[in-house]
Amino acid sequence: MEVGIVGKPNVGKSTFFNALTLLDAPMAPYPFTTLAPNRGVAAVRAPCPHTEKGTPCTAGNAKCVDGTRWIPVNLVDVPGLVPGAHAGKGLGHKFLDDLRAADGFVQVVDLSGATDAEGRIDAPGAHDPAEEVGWLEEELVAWTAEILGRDFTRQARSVELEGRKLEEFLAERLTGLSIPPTTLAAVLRTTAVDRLHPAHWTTAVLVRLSRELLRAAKPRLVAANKCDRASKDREGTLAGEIAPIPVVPTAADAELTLRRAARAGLIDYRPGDAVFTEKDPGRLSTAQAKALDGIRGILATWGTTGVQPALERMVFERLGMIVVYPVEDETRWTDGRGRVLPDALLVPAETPARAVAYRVHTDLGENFIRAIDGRTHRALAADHPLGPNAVVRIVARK
Ligand SMILES: Nc1nc2c(ncn2[C@@H]2O[C@H](COP(=O)(O)OP(=O)(O)OP(=O)(O)O)[C@@H](O)[C@H]2O)c(=O)[nH]1
Ligand SMILES: [Mg+2]
Repeated sequence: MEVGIVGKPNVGKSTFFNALTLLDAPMAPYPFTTLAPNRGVAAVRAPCPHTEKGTPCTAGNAKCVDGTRWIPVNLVDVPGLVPGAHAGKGLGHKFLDDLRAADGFVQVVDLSGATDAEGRIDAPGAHDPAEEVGWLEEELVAWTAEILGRDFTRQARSVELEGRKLEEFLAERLTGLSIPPTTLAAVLRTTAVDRLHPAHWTTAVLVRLSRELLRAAKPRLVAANKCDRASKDREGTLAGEIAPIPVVPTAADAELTLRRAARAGLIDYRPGDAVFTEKDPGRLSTAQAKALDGIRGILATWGTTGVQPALERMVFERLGMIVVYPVEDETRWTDGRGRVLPDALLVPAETPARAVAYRVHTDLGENFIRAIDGRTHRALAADHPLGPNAVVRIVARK
């Protein structure tokens, strides 16, 4: 799974990315600092089932800290997007194509309104972040419509003449855009298009279909960044203007400072927390102490820096993911080597038991007999939908 970080230049995308990954992507107070995508791994939190057992886990792919699992999520931070990007403005297409594999987008906007559409610095409040949200969607729609529409009419005739299935034809064109076939089929059912005559579809039809596809397949969440320079009223206004897209106020810069200070052993801070403590105030320089004081003020106003919660709402709420724990022993919750709850997997809610088996190993999926619920010890059929935090044993033919 991959989450794309998008938005106009100079809003704090790379800062947001660095805060979540603790990498060092370049950041600077001018547009187009990022010239090529940055990829990294962040993590989302889930309560570790080991606390129910009282036996500590042997976390493998997702570390466990005080009963909280940190499950990896891929992030891609791309260069800033400007209006007209789909037609090549700014860094244009090149970067849009880097977003093909993203399952959803966190759009970072400048809540302080102090940057124009190209990311140039302006007076605070001079720009309305809701506008960025509107035109970014239009850019993504135009980009998708262009991918869908390349040489469309000629190829669409083959659907009409050879009786090919429309879904297959469209899915082929959208390959690499990470849109599940079921979503494509559902969108085709609810969008008014002439299914029998795709060769007659106009550009307007392709745009309409692209908009519906993006809405259904690529959920968005807005990180209202630089909230340290904005008011709660502004956040409320933005949320009202762009509903139903959720808005999470963020202070990416503050989060990055806190995480780096924690890594350096200067403070105790866990991402997403509302507080931090200085380990040894004597070790802090005057500048560091001042920066941390400023951040205390931000936390007092906004609760948290919002960065970790923004990613988690994206993953759990918008993308509908849950965490499941495959094990080989349904009583002790261990794998074949006796490790307790070694793997935590992010899967879409209600993923059938057999699909989880496939995620562990193709052989397990192919030879699936049944799953066993680690809490009730009941047998689960291949199509049984798994719920959040499920611990399951997969029984397969040897
Ligand atoms: N006040 C404030 N400034 C921030 C915050 N987050 C980032 N910035 C600053 O905003 C400027 C731009 O940050 P970047 O992370 O480079 O922004 P970007 O969106 O990646 O920019 P491009 O790569 O040019 O598109 C930097 O000076 C950051 O320090 C924040 O939460 N509050
Ligand atoms: Mg950047």
